[in-house]
Amino acid sequence: MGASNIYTLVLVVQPQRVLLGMKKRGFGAGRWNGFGGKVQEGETIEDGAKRELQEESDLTVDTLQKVGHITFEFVGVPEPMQVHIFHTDSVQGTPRESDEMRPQWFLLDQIPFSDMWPDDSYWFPLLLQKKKFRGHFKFQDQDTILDYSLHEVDDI
Ligand code: 8OG
Repeated sequence: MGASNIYTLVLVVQPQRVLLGMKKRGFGAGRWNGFGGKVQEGETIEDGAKRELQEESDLTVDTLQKVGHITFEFVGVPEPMQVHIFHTDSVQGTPRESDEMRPQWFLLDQIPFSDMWPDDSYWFPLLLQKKKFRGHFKFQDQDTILDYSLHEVDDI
């Protein structure tokens, strides 16, 4: 646990809406995304996901459902990023802006895909249908997907 290429991503999805945060700095700045980051040495992946959710949005959660695993490869970067994606519909607290993220609820038919990572348009529909999935996206740069694979799985 804690290898430097393992990341988490938490999506808070309720029946009518999803909580996204505008990333204010660092990797992916200027894009709406779920909450997450690098898993630290000595913590489980799920604990890392809960910690990042709390740090970035001030929300706490009892349980997270694993819904997806996506590897992101960038041309010229030797090791792909492994992102473990979690879902929850029940959180405690009120979303609050942090140094890293400005949270905002979006209606499910108004998800701002044009201001999100380009791969999100592919797998978000699976997430919203409560499907589990695995995928691999190969990027030329942060705007350009060269190729990808994505499939539903029974368990993750
Ligand atoms: O610690 P940092 O904020 O840099 O971690 C990166 C976050 O961004 C982490 O939650 C994983 C997430 N992430 C990627 N690539 C992509 C992507 O293509 N789509 C989405 N939705 N999230 C991504 O690293």
